[in-house]
Amino acid sequence: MTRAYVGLGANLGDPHATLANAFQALAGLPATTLADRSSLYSSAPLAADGPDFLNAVAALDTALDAPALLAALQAIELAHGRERPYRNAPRTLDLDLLLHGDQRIDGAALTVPHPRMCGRAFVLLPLHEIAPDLVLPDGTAVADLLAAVSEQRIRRTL
Ligand code: A4P
Ligand code: MG
Repeated sequence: MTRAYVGLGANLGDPHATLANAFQALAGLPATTLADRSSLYSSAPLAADGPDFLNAVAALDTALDAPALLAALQAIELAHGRERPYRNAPRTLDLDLLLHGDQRIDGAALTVPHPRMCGRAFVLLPLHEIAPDLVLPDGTAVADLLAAVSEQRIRRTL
């Protein structure tokens, strides 16, 4: 089993209901256990349009390899009516594979660790909540990345 982390984001429709359903869908993935889930965070759109996002992070213990897990995440996105009119468009549900164990993958269809996670409070805060001692494959501690994103507007919600 490999510990993987998934970032969840939604800013269209009913984000609370969407993330609740998404956590259920993650818990139901084959060969996978939902090991932990962060609180929900409300965050200002970063390089994106539309209303504030609701964000969270899930920890999975999975026997799926990274490409198989990404495909499963995309199937969950599709089931939630995700459309992709343009990059960073408002979305009903965005699931990003943040980390898959210590793996480093650098491809167009899949890059792990997620290439933009290090500069994003809406990823780092919920990730740090459930994995305070986590160290990225390049040796960077998540805790040390938090200081650099302290200006981004984000708050923990119910
Ligand atoms: N892809 C490659 N690596 C990965 C990975 N590790 N996880 C590819 C997921 N997907 C990965 O993603 C585009 C392509 O990236 C996929 O086909 C996949 O093969 P997408 O979800 O189709 O498109 P997108 O969401 O427009 O782009 P992306 O890259 O997911 O955007 P980001 O970087 O995730 O940013 N602000 C706040 N406050 N909260 C947010 O949640 N989210 C974004 C989306 C921007 N601003 C935000 C938030
Ligand atoms: Mg995405």
